[in-house]
Amino acid sequence: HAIAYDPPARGDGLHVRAARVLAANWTGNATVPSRSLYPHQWSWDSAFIAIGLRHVSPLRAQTELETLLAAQWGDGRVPHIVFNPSVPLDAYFPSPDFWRSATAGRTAGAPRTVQTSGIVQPPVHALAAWLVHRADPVLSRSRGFLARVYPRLAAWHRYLTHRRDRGGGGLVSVVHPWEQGMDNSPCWDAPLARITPAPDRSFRRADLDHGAAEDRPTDLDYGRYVRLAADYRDGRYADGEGEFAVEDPAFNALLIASEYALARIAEELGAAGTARRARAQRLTAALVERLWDPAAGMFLCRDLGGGQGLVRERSVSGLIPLMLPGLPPEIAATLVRTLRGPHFGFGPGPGDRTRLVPSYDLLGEAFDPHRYWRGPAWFNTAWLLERGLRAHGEPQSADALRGAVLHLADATGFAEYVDPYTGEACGATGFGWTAALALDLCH
Ligand code: 9YW
Repeated sequence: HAIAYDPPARGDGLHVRAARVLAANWTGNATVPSRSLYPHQWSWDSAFIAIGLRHVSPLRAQTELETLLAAQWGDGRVPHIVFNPSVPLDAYFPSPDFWRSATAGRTAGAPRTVQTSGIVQPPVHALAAWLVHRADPVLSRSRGFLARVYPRLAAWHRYLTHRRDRGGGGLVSVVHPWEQGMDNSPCWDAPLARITPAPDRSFRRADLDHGAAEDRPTDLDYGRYVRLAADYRDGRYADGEGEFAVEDPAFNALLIASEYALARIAEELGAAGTARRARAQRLTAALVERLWDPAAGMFLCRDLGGGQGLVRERSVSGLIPLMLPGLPPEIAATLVRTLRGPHFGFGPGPGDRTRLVPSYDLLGEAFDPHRYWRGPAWFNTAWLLERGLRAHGEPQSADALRGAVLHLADATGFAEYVDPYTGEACGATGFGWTAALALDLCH
């Protein structure tokens, strides 16, 4: 029957198109999120990209993480951007001459050979390293991949748990909206309102050269981002002082998931994972204790800056702890109901109103279906929720989300984000983590 065999048209498949985006964004030792908007290496992007890349080239996936971790600071922080020296300074703002890592970051142990930013992004890296290892354990062992990255990942988590517990309750705080990764989320509006913006004339945005102004954060937002980052830099990136400090559910959930991954990595290397599992459980208890809001049916951010307490805004960040297997079952069930309910509207079922999970409350006052993290749907948060739904016995919802990611990623040319109602492409196309995570969900 050899002749009747009809091989699948791989050349025409999503798999091939996604792999092509990752190839086009590859610089030789890392992958850029977007050739136009973001021409350097971003921390959590690289972790998500490695998770997809492992299906195309486990070696490139390992290299992606190794390149990022090579830029780690002496105090353990993994910078949110590693700058590509061959990209012109004015291609992205803030550029290396703003962050001045080599000088302002010297006491905190910034590397001498590469230029980086001085803030961090969500710790998805240990989870990514574990998944990358699993894709090709033979290659991984032969290169000593886990043995090399483990001490760096451990130091990274130590930095977060030891230097960033600003609230004293066991959770990690972000000290800049960019650290949490959802730059202009309405959750930051109240804590940011206290910050005096840097004058407009003191900096020049580069994002508006490539992105539509109505899709991007406002100039006032940018003035405050710049002020916070400049103050941190001028304090030599020492932790403990800054005016902005927020405990965020997604950032902490990703740390917990990565701590479980570190336990498995430790065991693979012949050490014990028990202490790490216990830490992950303690962090989970702290997350529930400090950020769970039964009335909202989800997790909220806690503003530490002005003694304001929980921020009454519903962001997709507050659903992401669903990815944690150790979550109390009634909390997981409530999160699933909230995801399907009027605030997020993601089906299947009668409440189904969105094509992909929005980044922010459909009924919230600040909701805008096109403005960045104030409503549009993103593929990385969908990927995290897909895992959560599967982990908590919701295979039908997980399948619906997986189907939506695959369809919309391909139909939009791997857009950075989409209108949650129409699925229309927003931001850049050929976006790294969109391609990578769609690729991952093909497997
Ligand atoms: C910026 C690269 C980064 C992401 C962030 C996203 C955006 C950078 O792009 O921030 O200049 O606005 O908000 O999560 O890592 O893709």
